[in-house]
Amino acid sequence: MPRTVIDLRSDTVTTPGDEMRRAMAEAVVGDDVYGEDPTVSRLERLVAERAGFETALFVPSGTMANQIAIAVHADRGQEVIVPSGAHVYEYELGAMAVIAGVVPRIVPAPGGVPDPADVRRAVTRSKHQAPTGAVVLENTHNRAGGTVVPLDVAAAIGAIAREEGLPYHLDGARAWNAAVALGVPLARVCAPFDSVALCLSKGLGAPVGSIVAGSRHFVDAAHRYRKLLGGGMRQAGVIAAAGIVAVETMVERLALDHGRARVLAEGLHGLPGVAVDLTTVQTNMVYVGVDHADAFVRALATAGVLANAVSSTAVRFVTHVDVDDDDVAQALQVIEEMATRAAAA
Ligand code: TLP
Repeated sequence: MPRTVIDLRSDTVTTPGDEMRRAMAEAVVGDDVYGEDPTVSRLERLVAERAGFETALFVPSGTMANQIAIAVHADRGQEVIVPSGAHVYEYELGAMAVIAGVVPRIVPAPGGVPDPADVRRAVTRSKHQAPTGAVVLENTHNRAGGTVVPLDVAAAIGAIAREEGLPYHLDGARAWNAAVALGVPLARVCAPFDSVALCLSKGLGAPVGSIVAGSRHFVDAAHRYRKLLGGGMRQAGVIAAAGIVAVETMVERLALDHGRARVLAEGLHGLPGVAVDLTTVQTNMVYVGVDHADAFVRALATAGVLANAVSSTAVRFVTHVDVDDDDVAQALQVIEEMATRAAAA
């Protein structure tokens, strides 16, 4: 893609930098299905330690990490409590029904943050209903704007899950962004949970890979599901090596992405025909309301700025390691010209 294109569709679009590519080229590898890839094992130990869990498993994607966790935690025919807009429900193609045989029970989550009382009310115990099997939270919450779930709310929901004897899973595809936004170590964000899914290929810029972490007992069961889903990878050290560089060098810089998203949001705020709720801009995403999202995104693309239409009236911009201050300034200029022209027409 020519450099003149500013790609704000997602933080998944990054390409690995020199240090990552070098680490990939030099990675010591083995057959990870035999548990013999030292680089994969090192990445799993590193992330387990950072997240505060006993152990961890390297998997190809965030979707697989989440769906493995749900399948391990819940039995067929059960309900899984998820916040409204959750990725596990909205964007994982019904996988929880297909793989684990469970159905979602959606609780309201204004700004991505469920009310613990709603979670308690959503737990079903009646003989006439599917019993609850697990509780899922998402932090940051993508669809709500990349918003951060406060630690006390995550803990309060965790206390309810524990009282009810329910496993508690975090879709932490962007938990590192939450940690940086909150100014706490990753382990604090992950503390209330029995399992977490963490992505290396979003803000941290690795080309592929996610981690699912938990107790040894949980990860043993997760291992079986990874294989069952075709996620057993052989000399995966070549990609795990990039994951190690991501975890060791790319976390602190997420603050730059957050700052740039803020600059973008403030620049967009007040433009004609573009609605921005600045309170939702807490990490590396900016969601804006427009009249016709598809047409808006198409027009932007012709001017070299890529964004995603996430509904007929909402567009998402995401900052990441391959977007710098000049790119944000240029994107703003393009959008401003477009919005002003459209308002005058
Ligand atoms: N999100 C992607 C799209 O699928 C929407 C993106 O561009 O944001 N959990 C969360 C919260 C996510 O945002 C994503 C990816 C995943 C899980 C799934 O990760 P992958 O794409 O690795 O399966």
